[in-house]
Amino acid sequence: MTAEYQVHGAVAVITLNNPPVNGMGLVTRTAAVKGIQQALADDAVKAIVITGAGKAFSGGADIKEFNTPKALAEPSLHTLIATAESATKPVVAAIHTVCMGGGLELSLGCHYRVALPGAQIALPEVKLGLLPGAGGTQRLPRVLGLEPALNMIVSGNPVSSEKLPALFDEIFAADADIVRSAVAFAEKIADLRPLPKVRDRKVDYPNHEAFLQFSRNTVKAMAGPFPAPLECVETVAASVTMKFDDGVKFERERFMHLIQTTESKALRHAFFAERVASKVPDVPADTPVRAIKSAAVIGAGMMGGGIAMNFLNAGIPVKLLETRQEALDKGIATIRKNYESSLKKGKLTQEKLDQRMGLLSGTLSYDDIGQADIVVEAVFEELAVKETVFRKLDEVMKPGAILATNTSTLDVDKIAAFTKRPQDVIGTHFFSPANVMKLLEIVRGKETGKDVLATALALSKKLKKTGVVSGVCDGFIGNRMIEQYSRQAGFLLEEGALPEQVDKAAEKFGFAMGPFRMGDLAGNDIGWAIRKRRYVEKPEISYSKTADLLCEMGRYGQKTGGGWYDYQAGDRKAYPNEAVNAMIVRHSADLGIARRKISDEEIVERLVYALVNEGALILEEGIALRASDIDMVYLTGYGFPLHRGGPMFYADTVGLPNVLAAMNKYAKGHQGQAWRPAPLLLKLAEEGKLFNS
Ligand code: T1G
Repeated sequence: MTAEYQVHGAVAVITLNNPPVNGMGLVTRTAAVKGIQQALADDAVKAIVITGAGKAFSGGADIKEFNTPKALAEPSLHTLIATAESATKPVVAAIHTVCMGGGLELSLGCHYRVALPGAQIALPEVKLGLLPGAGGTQRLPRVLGLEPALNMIVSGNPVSSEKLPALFDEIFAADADIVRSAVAFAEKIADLRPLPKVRDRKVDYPNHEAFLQFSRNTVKAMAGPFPAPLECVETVAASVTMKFDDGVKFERERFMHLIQTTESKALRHAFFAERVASKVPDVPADTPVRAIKSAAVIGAGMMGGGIAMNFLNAGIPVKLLETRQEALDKGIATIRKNYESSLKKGKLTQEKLDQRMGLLSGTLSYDDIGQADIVVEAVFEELAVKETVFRKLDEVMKPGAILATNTSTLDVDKIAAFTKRPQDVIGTHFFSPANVMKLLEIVRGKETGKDVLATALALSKKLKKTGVVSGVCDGFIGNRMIEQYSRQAGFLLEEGALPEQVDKAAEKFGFAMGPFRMGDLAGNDIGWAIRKRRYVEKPEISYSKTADLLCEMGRYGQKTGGGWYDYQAGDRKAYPNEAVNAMIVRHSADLGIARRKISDEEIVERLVYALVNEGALILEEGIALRASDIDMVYLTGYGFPLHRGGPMFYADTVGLPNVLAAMNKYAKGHQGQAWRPAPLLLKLAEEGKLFNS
């Protein structure tokens, strides 16, 4: 957690060392300032090199310190950069691997920058709802020019060092030793004066106002609910319109504004939530994982095909097993068609398409899949069907193969019990379309081996999925919560709302799609089948009958040409259907409910707090390891608005006592028994605590 100091000949080398990415936390900043001061005080030292230990020069400011006193405590990042820039001896930034955010800003304050090729260079603050707050908006345009700098800062995307020659005084050979090469460079320039300072340069961009206005309009159109992108444009504009120190002051003001916004806190919450999701308290990080060099997928339908594509995309060969040749042929043709449409959109090269299809083979025989390292079944959602499959897998799969089920509602422990190796069984619940949706619910059975769980988590990263661990319960995390959300949606129809109003309110809140458009997309018959089971298994749980009446009209959704809404060929728009709305109104009358006007605010509170309350139950039952895991499920699998951080984070920002008060109000209304507060929610609200503490 420091910065090491060594002297090589006449060159002092300061190495930032705060694993894992040399985040510039207070301790590291302090050590780096001390190192520069030590070098300046040593007459034997003629030049200074700053570099980073391990896998980064620096990943930037230490995000973990934000919104704590440490973030701004002296020496601040500004002070460190000013110490380098005002040094009376040349300071050389020696960059490798990763140089981002405050790390890049530090290097811009240095007199010289040298790098290895392939280093990822970025100012990614906008992805955290921020902007470069240590001079980056003023210095980068002075080095790269207004347009390239603005593009880097507004997108936040990394650029490889060799593609930024203007940023570096020298780019070494790929196999060069960064420290040795930087020391040699420093010796070469040690006596050169004056020391070059980026702040002394000018940004030259004729007719910059027209470009900046165009940039403002473009960014406004794409930024949605996020304020940071436009703030990035305005602060970069200051690099042209203001003197350097005024520009830095303006940048500071705007940074301090953004760091307090809920949007930025939500993005930073999601950043850490995604990373902490792969940590399981009782599974050590060094748990050995099983090698996954080949896969088998059972079922070549929409899910099976999508799952197979994930493995193919990761370069893992797949044997796709079906029971009938035409189903197998159709499945393989669909995979090819999906790749070809990516090819047409320029998202895939022909070479990659051929390589992936070359990794795919089909079979009708279980005997062909026994040597796969993992098999994922995506067969019909019936326990009896799963039993047949898993008993067969138990017979044919080699010892140590992982047996994964893609079930979305069935009991993984029951499925594991169909085999003599329950420790090798795990749930890998992909979300449709499986080759697109990032979320992967990893369902840990009570017998699932720790190495199997660790392997599944590592595999989810390889498949570029967000793996979230769930315990075994009906619906795991996501579907169990969405059931309460859908219940409230149904009750709202009975009380006076219509599908279009509910969907518009939810979409205005930020959901990608409201509950009724989502039902029409996924298929209303899926919920219908679950409710029919519920009516038998859990008669105490009430549901609105509107969704059943809709299915009895044969209106399953887009797949039957109409559900809650009508759809026209080639048009994704949902058109209200009069007969459906008349059915809803009639059903209220049949229930003796006098329909009332319902506010959008009530609609959103009832939909979202239904998620929150069920999430609290899931937490206290230990089905989810942490509230941020629940947030990740909703951000990556259910279209919950990113700028609100997920249902549990959102409840924290509303204030749990306020959530509880709203729930207590709804508990007095129609179907009020659905609003029984989870004990954890009551406890946290009473103690003034948060879900995401
Ligand atoms: N601060 C604190 N921790 C960080 C961090 C950071 N900047 N970056 C990464 N980590 C942790 C991360 O949580 C994880 O922790 C571990 O490092 C490995 O991360 C004033 C205000 C650098 C490209 O936005 O993009 O500078 O889970 O799994 O895939 O203008 O991390 O191991 O406990 O992602 O090799 C701007 C964010 C900050 C860069 C490495 N910088 N980080 O990727 O590893 S704001 C960023 C990344 C700033 C100044 C502003 C990536 C990476 P754990 P990882 P990776």
